[in-house]
Amino acid sequence: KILVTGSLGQIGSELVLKLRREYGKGSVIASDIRRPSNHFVESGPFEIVDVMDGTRVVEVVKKYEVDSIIHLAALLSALAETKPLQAWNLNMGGLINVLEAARELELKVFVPSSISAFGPGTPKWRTPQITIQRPSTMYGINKVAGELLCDYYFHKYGLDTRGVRFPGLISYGAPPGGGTTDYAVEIYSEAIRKKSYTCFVSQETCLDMMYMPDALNAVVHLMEADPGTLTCRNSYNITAMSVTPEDIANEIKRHIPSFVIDYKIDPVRQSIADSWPSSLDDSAARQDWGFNAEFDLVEMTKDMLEKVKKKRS
Ligand code: VAH
Repeated sequence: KILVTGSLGQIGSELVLKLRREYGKGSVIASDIRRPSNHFVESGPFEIVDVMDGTRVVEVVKKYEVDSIIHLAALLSALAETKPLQAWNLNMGGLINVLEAARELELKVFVPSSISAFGPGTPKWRTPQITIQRPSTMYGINKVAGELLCDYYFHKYGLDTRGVRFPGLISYGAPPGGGTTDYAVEIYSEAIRKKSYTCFVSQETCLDMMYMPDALNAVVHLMEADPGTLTCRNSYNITAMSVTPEDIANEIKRHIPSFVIDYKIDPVRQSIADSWPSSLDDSAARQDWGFNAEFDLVEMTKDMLEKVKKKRS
């Protein structure tokens, strides 16, 4: 049985449905701090869980005899910069509660890291699996501390912790939740809705990005990997494409020739994006557990526009 925290977020809302398809509805307990819309309730068990309440986490784990936790509840980068103390408390307090519950009940834990775990001093191209990590954002500090904490629980208690460093994720399921890479999500729905988009980072901002189906496959493949093959648990670099808003806009124009993009830079999110790498070296993930992204910009754009159109009809 798998407990997913932060199930109503950008990753959680799609991961829960995928896991339920893979393992059966009753095997995946979705949870979040607020009640879901009905499609979640219908598709399987749901519990209100505030990860800041450690006893509640243990209670739900025991109630359903959970053996794995996928911990997604967090404040994302842009939001975290507006309330850094709350971000620290939730991102680190929630994580330690999950790790303590997992230690006590011997669970397997997946905790996502992110390209935000790297900072301005990190090599931006083919960022190595092991390299300098001095992020300049609260969220990035939380991600690096989270990676170290998960490795600590693995080495000190033998806890089976695993994680990947996600690029910016692009999806059409849930609305973006306060991330810096939200422009890459919004641009597709705006292209369909009004054939134009005003982007809050500059046209040459090049970041490592990934389509949600590849991200969800990475979670499943890493969680199913033989532990003996894992050479670096928290957290594996994974990558799919290095794109700028201009690259995305040009690809959209191939489908919607009248689409126009303009730019109104948000200095806060621009400075966050400028501190992140453009492409990661994912050779360790490929070697250890066969990671391989299937979607590039062309394939993703075709699928995204189709799915966003269908969602609106
Ligand atoms: C964010 N989407 O923007 C997340 C992610 C790499 C970006 O961590 O905060």
